[in-house]
Amino acid sequence: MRDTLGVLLAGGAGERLFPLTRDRAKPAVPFAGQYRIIDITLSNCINSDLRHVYILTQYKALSLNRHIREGWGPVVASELGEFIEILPPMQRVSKSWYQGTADAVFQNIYSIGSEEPTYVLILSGDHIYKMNYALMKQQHTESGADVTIATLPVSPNQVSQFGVVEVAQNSEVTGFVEKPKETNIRSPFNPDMVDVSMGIYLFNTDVLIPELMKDAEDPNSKHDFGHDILPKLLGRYKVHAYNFVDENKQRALYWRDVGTLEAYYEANMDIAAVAPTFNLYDKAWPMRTRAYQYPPAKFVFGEPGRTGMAINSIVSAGSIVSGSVVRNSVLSQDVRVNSYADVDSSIIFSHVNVGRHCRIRHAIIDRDVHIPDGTVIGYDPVEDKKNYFVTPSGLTVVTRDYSVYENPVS
Ligand code: ADQ
Ligand code: ADP
Repeated sequence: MRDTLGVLLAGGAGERLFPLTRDRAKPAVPFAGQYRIIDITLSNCINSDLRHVYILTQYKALSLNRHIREGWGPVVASELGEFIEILPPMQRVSKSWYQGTADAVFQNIYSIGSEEPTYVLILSGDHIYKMNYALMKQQHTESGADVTIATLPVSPNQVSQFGVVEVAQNSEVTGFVEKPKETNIRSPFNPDMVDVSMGIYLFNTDVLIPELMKDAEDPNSKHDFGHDILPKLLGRYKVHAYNFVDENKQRALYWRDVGTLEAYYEANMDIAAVAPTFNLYDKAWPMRTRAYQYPPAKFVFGEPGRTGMAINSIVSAGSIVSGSVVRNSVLSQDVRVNSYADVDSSIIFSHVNVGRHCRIRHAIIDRDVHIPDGTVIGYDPVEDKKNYFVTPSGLTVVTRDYSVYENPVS
């Protein structure tokens, strides 16, 4: 992968993850206890031996910057010219904010060009999946494609969230429509499904650079890969699809866009499940993150006779569950759950203190929240709405200094 430069788009505002993205960029949102969402894609990079990665950020990038610098900088060998680095906004070619995803890449075109990569792999920092990008590149070079789009089959009622890719039997891409309301296009491998873009594109650099420059001049363009760049490639370049499926080419491998609070919640619950499809304990595909120096997690009797325990749960380092029960939940670092508390099917971020006699269910508790003794969360959406953010489906999100007036849903 030495001839390939990874460009990871990590600048989306993540509005649908509000309020978790109120103070942090979406890729910096904690995931599976000790990770951040972006760690999953960066782990894929390292496991694929892709060790030249630029990360393009835009919004609220402070905690993301620190996480990348301290957590991922040391992973690569800078003396060998390797890097996992945030491209600072100062290097942009124009003064405006990034417009679309293509503009974000275009504005860093000199930094990309100066690395002289043969291939550029465009990645997104928002997804939970395990993918060996080297296999995608192998298909790309063997097929002689100029551009390869990673695709996966979804059911036709989901197409409005995705770029729909029309694929021929030989994997050549013959059509691309960004987020159509509906489509008659079906997968050649499974007539009940539609192949959609995963937002992962492998470009020959000598195709990417001129296409971005042309797009930048186009006043009618939204400067977005899905809307503008990809559809215009068809018929002019050889574009192939890399199908992210199991051996029978029928079912998609595990891939989740954690763009909404519900999807984010479910992906965390997947991790805590007894037999998770997305296995963090897979030695062949280790997930990395920034290491914190915390003591091990601890489970103790609190009040005499009250057992502190956690079942079907992930409990991160530095946490103490005392005299209370944690079930089907994901706890980040340095969490305290005190006697008589009951935490069920919830995600608790770092430094949270759950007071005695609290009952918390089907909720996300953001970092640093101290929950007073006896608080009940997640049992009555009407009651919860008075104090917390509640999604239309009834998932309660508790953050520090939350004000109901900020709630963009209600
Ligand atoms: P979306 O995910 O809706 O669709 P978008 O919101 O453009 O596309 O985000 C793509 C990635 O770029 C995200 O990681 C986001 O954080 C980042 N990003 C967005 N705007 C950015 C900006 N201005 N600067 C830097 N980074 C930015 C895309 C494709 C679809 C495809 C889905 C798969 O357009 O065709 O099906 O991804 O999820
Ligand atoms: P509870 O409200 O459940 O009684 P406590 O805060 O009294 O919880 O803690 C109960 C037990 O948990 C303590 O006796 C101790 O063993 C452990 N514990 C609590 N806090 C810490 C800490 N900061 N460091 C180490 N152990 C702790």
